[in-house]
Amino acid sequence: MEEWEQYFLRNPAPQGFNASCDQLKKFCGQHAGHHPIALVTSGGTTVPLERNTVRFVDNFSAGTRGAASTEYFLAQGYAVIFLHREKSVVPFFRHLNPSFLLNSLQENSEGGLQLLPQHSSQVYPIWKNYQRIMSEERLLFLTFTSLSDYLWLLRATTQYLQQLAPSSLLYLAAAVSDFYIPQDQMAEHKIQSASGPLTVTLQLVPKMLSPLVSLWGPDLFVASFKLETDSEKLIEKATGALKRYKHKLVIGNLLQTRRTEVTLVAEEQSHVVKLTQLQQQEGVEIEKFIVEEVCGCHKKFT
Ligand code: 9Z3
Repeated sequence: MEEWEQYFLRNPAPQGFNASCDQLKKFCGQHAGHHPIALVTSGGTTVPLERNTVRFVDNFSAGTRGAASTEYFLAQGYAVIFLHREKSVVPFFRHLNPSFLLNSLQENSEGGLQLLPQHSSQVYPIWKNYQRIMSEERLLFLTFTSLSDYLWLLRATTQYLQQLAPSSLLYLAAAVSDFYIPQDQMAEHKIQSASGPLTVTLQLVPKMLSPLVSLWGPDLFVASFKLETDSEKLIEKATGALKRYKHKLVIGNLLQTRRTEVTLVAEEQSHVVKLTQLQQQEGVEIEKFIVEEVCGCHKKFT
């Protein structure tokens, strides 16, 4: 048996998995043939240390890339499955922080609430766009917390897309842990400090891009992200991933410069997307350009 198969045997499906599958099936069936469909994964996966989880290993990702990219895919006419870490950054909502919203409200003469006129112009376009997308049912929110939740939902989404809308796009921006503790090696209850210092051994997570590309979604257009912190390694690792998994695109980024520069690595060519100083000052988001490029490649492919 392959390592990835053992992983799914040893780690149970997340709570609510069947309900998520029903939503996925409906969403894919509804949009197939009407809108191009993109799966956007976003935010970091946790790795629990206990089955009744009090503590877990986490990573830095807030989900900004995935949330921003989702808005740009929607603007390009896509229906988007937004598979994201619970409580991470969410499209549309990311523009409105709760304290701004509370400070923007006032009571009207009927005792209801309304936005202060000076804030309306800021909130209105976001609200309008969000309402339109939701009325067209073009955005499906699915959440994960742990690595195992994420992998179960990733496999299910890929398989439904392959079955119902095989020309769809996968845009894998989630920051996925490479290490984990298998269920059968995990403490059941909260680890006690009375037992002394804690030594944890993490196992390697099987490389899931391999079955994803070759078995779960062989006809899908797959774009994955590669994250490094050492600029010397980035292109070599991104090119290596493309050769190894044989998917369509690897988007390489460095932790330190990820908001302003990425490199798109495809089989025939690689290409840097970089924001100018002026674009940075004007608050232009690099995801706008990444998504335009990815959509261009996806269109050529379909
Ligand atoms: C990325 O590289 C994303 O661009 C970021 C976005 C996580 C850097 P933020 O959430 O950051 O906007 O702050 N995602 C992929 C990371 C990853 O886990 N890649 C794996 C790897 O590098 C391959 S699938 O080995």
